[in-house]
Amino acid sequence: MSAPHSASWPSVTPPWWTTAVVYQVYPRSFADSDGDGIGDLRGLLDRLDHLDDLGVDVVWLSPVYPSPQADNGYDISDYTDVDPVFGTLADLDELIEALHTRGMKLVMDLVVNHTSDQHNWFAASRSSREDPKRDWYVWRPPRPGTVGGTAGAEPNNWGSFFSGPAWTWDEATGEYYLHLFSDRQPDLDWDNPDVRAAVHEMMRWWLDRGVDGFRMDVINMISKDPALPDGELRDGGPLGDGSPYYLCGPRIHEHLQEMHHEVFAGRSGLITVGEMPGVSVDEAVLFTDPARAELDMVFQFEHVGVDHGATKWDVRPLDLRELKASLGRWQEGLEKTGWNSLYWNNHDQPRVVSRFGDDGAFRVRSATMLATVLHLHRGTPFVYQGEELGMTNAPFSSIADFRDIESLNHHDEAVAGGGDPEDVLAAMRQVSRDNARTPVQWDAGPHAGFTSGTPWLPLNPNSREINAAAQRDDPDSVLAHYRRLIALRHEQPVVAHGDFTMLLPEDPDVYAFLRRLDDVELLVLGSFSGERVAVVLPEAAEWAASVVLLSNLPGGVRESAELVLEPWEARVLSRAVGPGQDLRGSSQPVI
Ligand code: TEU
Repeated sequence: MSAPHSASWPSVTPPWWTTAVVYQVYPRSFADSDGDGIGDLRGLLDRLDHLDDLGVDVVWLSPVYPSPQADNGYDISDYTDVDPVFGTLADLDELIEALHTRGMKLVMDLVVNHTSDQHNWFAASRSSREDPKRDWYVWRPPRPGTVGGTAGAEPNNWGSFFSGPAWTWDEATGEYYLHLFSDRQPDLDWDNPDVRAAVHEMMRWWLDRGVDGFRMDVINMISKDPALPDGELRDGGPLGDGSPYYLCGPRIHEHLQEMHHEVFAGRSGLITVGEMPGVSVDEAVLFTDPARAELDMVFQFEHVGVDHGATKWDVRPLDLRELKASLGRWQEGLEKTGWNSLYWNNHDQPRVVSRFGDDGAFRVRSATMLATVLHLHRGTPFVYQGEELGMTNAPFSSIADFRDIESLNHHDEAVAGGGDPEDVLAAMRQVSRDNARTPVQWDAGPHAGFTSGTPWLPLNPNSREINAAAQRDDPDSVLAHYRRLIALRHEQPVVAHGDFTMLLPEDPDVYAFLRRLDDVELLVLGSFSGERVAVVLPEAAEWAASVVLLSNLPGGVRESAELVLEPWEARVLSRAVGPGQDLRGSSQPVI
C-alpha cells in the first residue's frame, strides 16, 4: 500500500489526528459513581471499556473545573482544579494515565473567552475601578447622555447569546461589563497582554500534567473591535447583532499564533480544535493552514444551521441539497490547505437521528446512515456520547423538565414577548440543548445504569429499548456500526486521506460522493428517504463490479450492483482504478 499523502502535507507524513476519531464526554451526563445524580470522573473511569471497545483515539472532556454551574461548567471559577461535583485533580490524573495506558489521548475544554463571575480575577476586577485586574475584563461607562442601569444605557446595543443585552450594570463601580453569554460569564479582555500570559501559563500547566490538547470554546470571539460599535438591529427590537465586531475580530490570528508559540511550539502529539460559530471557509483555511501555526482544525457551524430560520428556535425542515452544498463547500475549501472537523452532535445540538433522520420506525437505519455519510467525509470525526447508541431527542413534557440556561432564558423572553407558551415549548422540544444532555443510557435498569440517585436531568424514557448493554453484542446495532466506521478510518487510508468529490448535488433524497486515493476509489451513498430510491448516477456502470465495503442493512455487507437504496440505506462501494484514470473513471490521464 502506498503511503498516505495529503494536499495539506504534500511532502511529510500527515499528522496523527488526520486518522483519528474523537469522542466527546459531557461529564455531567456520562456516568455517576456516587449517587448524587450528576456524572463524575470516577463514573467515566468505570466506563473506559466502552470507549476502548468503540475504538476511539481521543476523549474530549467538557469542563470539569470548579464552577457555579450557571452554564454547566462553561462558567469557570478556577482553571487549575476540578469541581468537587466531578471529583478531584487526583481523579483527573488517574484518567489521563488510564487513557494513555489504553492508547487514547485526553483533550480538555478551554473556556477563555469568558470566566465565571465567581472567578478570583473577576472578583478583583469588579472590586474597584483602580484594581490592577480591572482591565482584565471589558468595562465601559453608560452610553453618553444616559443614566447607568436604565434601559438603553448600555454602552452598545449588542444582544447576548442567552437572551437580553450583552452588558450588565455594576452599581458599586458605576460601569457595565461585557458578557457575550450570560451575566454570570463576563468576557475577558484579550487585548490585555497580562490576560493572555495568564491563559498561556494555565495551558502549559495542563500540558505538563499530561493532557494532549484543547478544544477551545468560542475561540473566534476573543478579539473584539475596540470601538465596540452598535450592531444592526434584530427584528425591530432594541438589541443589535454585534457579531461583525467580535467574530474573527481584528487580532484573532495574532492571538492564536502567539498562543501557539507560547504554548504548543516544541511539543508534539497534541491536537487543537477551535470552536468557531460563524466562521467562513476562507477564515478556516487561515486558522488551520499548518504553515501559519494557529490551530489543527475548527468546528464550523454552517451545516448545523441549515434547518434554522431567523433564529435557531424557528425550525425549518431540512433541504438535503442545502446540507450537501454546505458540507461539500467545506470539503472543497479545505482540500488543499487546512483540515476539517466532522460532527453532527455535541452538547449544544439536538440529537441528529431526531433532527435529520427518522427516530421512529427507521431509528437504527437512519442513525447508521447519518454516521456513515459523516464518517466517510475527509476530516476528523467527533462522536458525541450516546450518538453511538442512536440516542434520540427527549419528550420534555413541560418547562419544568428543562435545565439549560439558554433554553430557560429563551422561554422567559419569548413568553414575556407574547409568544404562545405551547409554541415556545414545541420549538424547545426540537432544538433545546437539553436534548443532548439527557443521561447516557447504559442499560435497561433503573435510571439506565447512569446513577443510583435522582438524575439531574430526567432520562429519556426510551432507555429500556435504547441502551449500550442491548447493543454491545448485536452486530446490527448502531454501536456496532460506529465501531466498524471507526475501524474503517484506521484501516483504509482512502477514508482519512482521499480526495472528495460530491455527486448528485440536486438530488433531494440521496447523499452521494466519491473518495479517491491512488488506485482506490470509494462511492458513498446515503438515503435520506423513508421510501426506496433509485440512484441515477451517470457512472453507474463503472461500479457494477465493485465491492460493498460497508452497509447498514441487517446482515451487513451484501452483493449489490443495482443502485437502488432501501429506506435510509447507506452503502460504501470500493473499486480499484488504474493510475491513468481520473476521478470519474475516464481514460484521461490525471494532470
Ligand atoms: O457554545 C458556543 C455557542 O455559540 C453556543 O451559544 C451555541 O452555539 C448555542 O448553544 C447554540 O444555540 C459554547 C459551548 O459549547 C456552550 O455549551 C456554551 O454555553 C457557550 O460556548 C459559552 O461558553
